[in-house]
Amino acid sequence: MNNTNSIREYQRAVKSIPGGVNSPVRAFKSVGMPPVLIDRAKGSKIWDIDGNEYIDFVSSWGPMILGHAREEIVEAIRKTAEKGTSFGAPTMLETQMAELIVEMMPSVESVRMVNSGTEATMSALRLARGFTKRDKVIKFAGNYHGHADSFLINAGSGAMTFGVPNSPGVTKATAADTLVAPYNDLQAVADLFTAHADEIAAVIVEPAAANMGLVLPQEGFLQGLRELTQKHGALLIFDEVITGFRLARGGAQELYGIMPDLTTMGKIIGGGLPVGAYGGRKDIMEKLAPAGPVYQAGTLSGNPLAMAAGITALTILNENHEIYSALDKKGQQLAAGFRKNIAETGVKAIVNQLGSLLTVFFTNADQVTSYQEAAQCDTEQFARYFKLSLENGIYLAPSQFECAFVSEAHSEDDLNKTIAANRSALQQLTDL
Ligand code: HOZ
Repeated sequence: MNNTNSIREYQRAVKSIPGGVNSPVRAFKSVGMPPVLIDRAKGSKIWDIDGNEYIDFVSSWGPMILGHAREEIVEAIRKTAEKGTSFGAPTMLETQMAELIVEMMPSVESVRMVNSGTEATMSALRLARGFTKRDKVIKFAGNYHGHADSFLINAGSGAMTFGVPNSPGVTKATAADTLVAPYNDLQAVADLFTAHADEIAAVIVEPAAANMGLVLPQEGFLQGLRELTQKHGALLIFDEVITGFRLARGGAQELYGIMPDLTTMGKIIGGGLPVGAYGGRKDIMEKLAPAGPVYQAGTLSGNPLAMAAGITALTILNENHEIYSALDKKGQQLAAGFRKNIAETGVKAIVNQLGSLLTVFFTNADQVTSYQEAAQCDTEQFARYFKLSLENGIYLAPSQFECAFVSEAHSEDDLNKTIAANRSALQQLTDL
């Protein structure tokens, strides 16, 4: 694989950008090679600046559920841009977006647009604190809710990859208000409620955890959280930045039939442009300024280009429910192919899959259900697998603790090539 241009341009980037990237995981640090720089993408394919073509399973970390540069979305952005790109004033596009989200996401009655998932989660937490007049929050080890201070405690995603689950710069006072429980451990949550009676504003959870690799909620876990929060007067926040509009039209809450009080969203709702949103029960959302006293604002919130791209993406998903069964089938096909390859090559690995999300964990264990189990995976083996996959034309997330994202654009041919590349990579791992 020729990556001369990527190496040269990365070295150049490092001189003016910390670590050469604008988001840590992109630096390929945990797989021990310089990153490839991307030139363009279309449908299921992505091309680097050396002209190498890959089948893309990063999908911009989730937004590109309909594939890259989808014609309707590009056209919506083009048309909207011609009318001006930002006004800092209300537009009808924002109402249209809000109405679509309210229609699609079961528990959302009212919604506020922001610019990223991080902004959505930090604002939702402030709102939960303002509403309940309590300070503490329970989060789960290995769940990632963006990089706001309150959530960078035992966080997943890049934080896990870089071995800094608790970031320097988060004050002791902030950390003291964040209580951490193991994922899938209801008893631990019950114990925290007992120890901190009347202090806990909210429990925030990824309803399917997708930032420590994919870790699924066990039977009764989400329902148990719903009951515990109700019993103790705390709010339940589902972080659906990844799962929203992906696992089902109405996200994980529709799939599992649980109604949280607040939901954070992002990624797919921007159609590939920067966006985030949080919404939920109207009586809670009405506490937000200017309707209520909890302050939150943003110059580019509800940006017309992001709204136009997002409305187009959501409308396609809303009007074509069969997309979800097709995505499920593709996810299952990949998982079945990978599992067969694992069994036949004898590599120590397991596959977690749900709909269009999946992770191959390199582990001796027979399940990964928590941060602790995920953290025991063989990251060096993953790094070798990643490089072999890249050389075979498959662009995966460069970390053991992320997911593969399947999109509507992945064809039968893409899936077959991916399963074959997985087979070849696993075979080579056994030969090493
Ligand atoms: N937080 C993302 C992974 N879960 C990474 C975003 C990016 O680097 O683009």
